[in-house]
Parts: sequence; structure tokens; C-alpha cells
Amino acid sequence: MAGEPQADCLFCKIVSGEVPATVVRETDTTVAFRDINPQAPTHILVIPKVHHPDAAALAAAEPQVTADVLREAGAVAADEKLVETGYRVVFNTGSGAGQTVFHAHAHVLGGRGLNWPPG
Ligand code: D5M
Repeated sequence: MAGEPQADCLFCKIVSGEVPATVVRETDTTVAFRDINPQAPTHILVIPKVHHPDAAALAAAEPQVTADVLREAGAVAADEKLVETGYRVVFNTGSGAGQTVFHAHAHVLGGRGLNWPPG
């Protein structure tokens, strides 16, 4: 059922604690943890605890949880002292855009100059 944990989902296993992660923040609805393959000095993922395959599906099903993810992305940026220098929040959506884990997640990137347009 939509939103239910998926047995084969890596990020559902991080939510349940079955797979370890360096968790930096947690709320009733979200978990934030350091990316295992950081692309910037700060690279943290914010995920909803509920399983939806991407940000659009999450937003359609759970608008309040989507807002929670965005609020936590901002809180991570503040915790990591990225607000003054700027930071980026990215939702890769679809394999053609680089999505590899099909459980909605926001990348919070900062601590270096970030080019535009992105690669
Ligand atoms: O982003 C998926 C991200 O998930 C990618 O940047 C690597 C990260 N990742 C993969 N496995 C782990 C574990 N075990 N801990 C922390 N981070 C992880 P995407 O947008 O789907 O490419």
C-alpha cells in the first residue's frame, strides 16, 4: 500500500534502523543523515519515514510530510551553518536525472561554490 515500508528499500531500512546511517536530525515524520558518497563538504539527505518513490508522489499523497521534509532541509542548513553562504536542495527524479534510490529524498548540499546550471 502507498506509504507502507518496502522490504527491498534501502531508505526504509535506514528508517527502521536495519541499515545504519549517520543520523543528524529526526522528527516524527522525517530522518536526516549524511550521504555515504558526499558531493560537497556538507551533503545530507532528508527523507520522509513513509515510502513514496519520489518527491512528486510524496507531494501528491502526503503534502504535510512534504512540508516537513522541506522544513527539515532548512533546519539542516541552519545546523550546518550554510544559510549565509547559500546551499542547494535537490530532488533527483527519475534515473535519467540521477535518481538511484526510489524512496523520496532531498539532498542538502553546501560548503562549497555551487555552479548553475547544474550538471
Ligand atoms: O541519491 C541517493 C543517494 O543516497 C546517493 O547520493 C548516495 C546515497 N546513499 C546510498 N546508500 C546510502 C547509505 N547507506 N547511507 C547514506 N547514503 C546513502 P539519488 O538522488 O537517488 O541518486
